[in-house]
Amino acid sequence: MIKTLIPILGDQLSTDISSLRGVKPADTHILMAEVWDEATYVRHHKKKIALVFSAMRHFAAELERLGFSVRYVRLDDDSNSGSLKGEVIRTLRQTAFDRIRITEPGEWRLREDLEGWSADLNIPVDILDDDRYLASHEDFRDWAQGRKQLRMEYFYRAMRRKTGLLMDAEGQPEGGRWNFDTENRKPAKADLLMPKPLRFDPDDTTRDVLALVASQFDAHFGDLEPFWFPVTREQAEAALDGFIDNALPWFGDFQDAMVAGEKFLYHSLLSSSLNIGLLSPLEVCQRVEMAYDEGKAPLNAVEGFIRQIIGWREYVRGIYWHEGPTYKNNNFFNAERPLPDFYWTAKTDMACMQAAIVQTKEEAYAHHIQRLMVTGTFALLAGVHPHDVHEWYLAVYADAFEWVELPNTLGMSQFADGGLLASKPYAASGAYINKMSDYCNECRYQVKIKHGQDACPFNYLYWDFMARHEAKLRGNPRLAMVYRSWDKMAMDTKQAHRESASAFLKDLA
Ligand code: FAD
Ligand code: DLZ
Ligand code: SF4
Repeated sequence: MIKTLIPILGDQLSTDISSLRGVKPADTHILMAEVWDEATYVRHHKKKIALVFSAMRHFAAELERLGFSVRYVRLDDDSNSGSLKGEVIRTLRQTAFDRIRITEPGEWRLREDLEGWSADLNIPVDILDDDRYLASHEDFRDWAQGRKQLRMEYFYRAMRRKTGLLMDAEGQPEGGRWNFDTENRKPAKADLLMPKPLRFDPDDTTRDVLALVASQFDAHFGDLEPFWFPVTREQAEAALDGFIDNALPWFGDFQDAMVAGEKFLYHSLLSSSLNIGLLSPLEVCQRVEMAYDEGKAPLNAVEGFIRQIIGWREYVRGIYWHEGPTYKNNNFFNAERPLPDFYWTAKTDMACMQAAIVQTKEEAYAHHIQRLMVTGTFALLAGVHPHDVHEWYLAVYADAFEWVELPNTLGMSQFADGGLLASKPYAASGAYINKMSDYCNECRYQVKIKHGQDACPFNYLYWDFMARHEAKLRGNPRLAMVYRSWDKMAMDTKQAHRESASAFLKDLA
């Protein structure tokens, strides 16, 4: 009998993960470990650590129920070595195994570390594909091969064909169009009836974890309680059902909207459950498609939602692995400014930024447009170093794992890859935030004023950004209109924008 050790990582909490497939409980031993290295490679939000540890403990119990023998190492166990490799070494010292079998981790840092295990530990190590995703590394490479531009829209169409999601009997996209985004840009009003996401009360296991996190990670960013994330598959399924019943029908209409005091709007909040493995992307999309078939949600909502998962989510993962471990070093604009302190304290007069950061602190969650067009756009316009921006996003969101966070931050939001992922920088003045939200009503700055003390900082920072990076951006056809407006602008107006920006940025330092 060959004895196999199967380490399972904190974001691999699926019973059909490739490392467990086809193995017999009697021949295998599972290792799960809460370790300092993983809990501190960035200073994760307290809620994120609690989510991962609690979900790990629940998953270990489930595996035991299925008959597996699980060695579960807690963070405060006396001889915890502090690293995943250290825990494998400790296990191998106590029990002899013939081989290690592990599903590929979700980031280059651990992937590269794993490559050395076999030689260092003197045991065969099988690294299996993580096939919870729809596109394997090879699928993405084949798709990318020979293309001048790796645009998400074309990748998404390939995924629609591959999965058959929202495809009609003739092999054409349901409703005659691939994409209904033009119908999905409505601002929301505060008096709309907002759904309340399901909240899950901590059980004894979660309460133990909350006490551990409170005592060990007090200095980390974020509020630990109230804690209500789903931590088991059953809870995540209930959250999915709740989303489909209460929010999905309006998901499309208000996908890009922001409302003061409303943290979740019609978003699903499923990203953390998906990313740690409690839900699979295909099952989520199939359930959502079923809601459409049953007439419970319109096509613009269902298509928009499915596109986020089989389009964006798979696409950014493809980019992450395709571009390799040096992707994170890109800095197209040579941005050098350190991340302003208010990203941690929320002490800023900008109402939109304050709202996004406060809810990030409270919930370890902000929705896409807050991440992209508020905190992301501000960092881009202010010229913050993309690595600082990346580390902030990786730390503060419960759903943040590098394979998904890095391309979104560095590529989509900061344009630090020079346009591999986005066809133009997501730069915008205050007018965009004013159109999509009601934040400006309560702000100390005036969104209609373009420069000077009372002007919205997004306004002059926008023009300053365009002027600073003219050499790199003027040739971009999608920015032709922007530079035409800049060219037509009176010299003293240009000057006023730049002076306001310079004074604001000096204060920021
Ligand atoms: P919904 O709006 O309900 O969308 C449904 C699902 O679609 C999400 O759960 C998610 O799985 C998927 N999705 C939507 N947009 C994207 C996207 N751009 N990339 C990948 N998947 C997407 N998402 C993460 O999962 N982890 C991250 O660390 C992360 N970092 C981000 C950083 C920046 C700067 C930006 C702009 C976006 C980031 N996103 C990240 C994408 C997106 O903001 C989140 O997936 C989404 O806000 C999660 O909330 P939700 O589950 O309510 O999403
Ligand atoms: C995010 C995280 C945290 C906070 N802690 C652990 C841990 O203690 N043990 C573990 O196995 N995984 C943890 N994780 C998830 C890993 O960081 C994740 O598997 C890698 O980042 C690869 O995606
Ligand atoms: Fe944000 Fe400017 Fe509006 Fe204030 S005025 S909320 S800073 S966009």
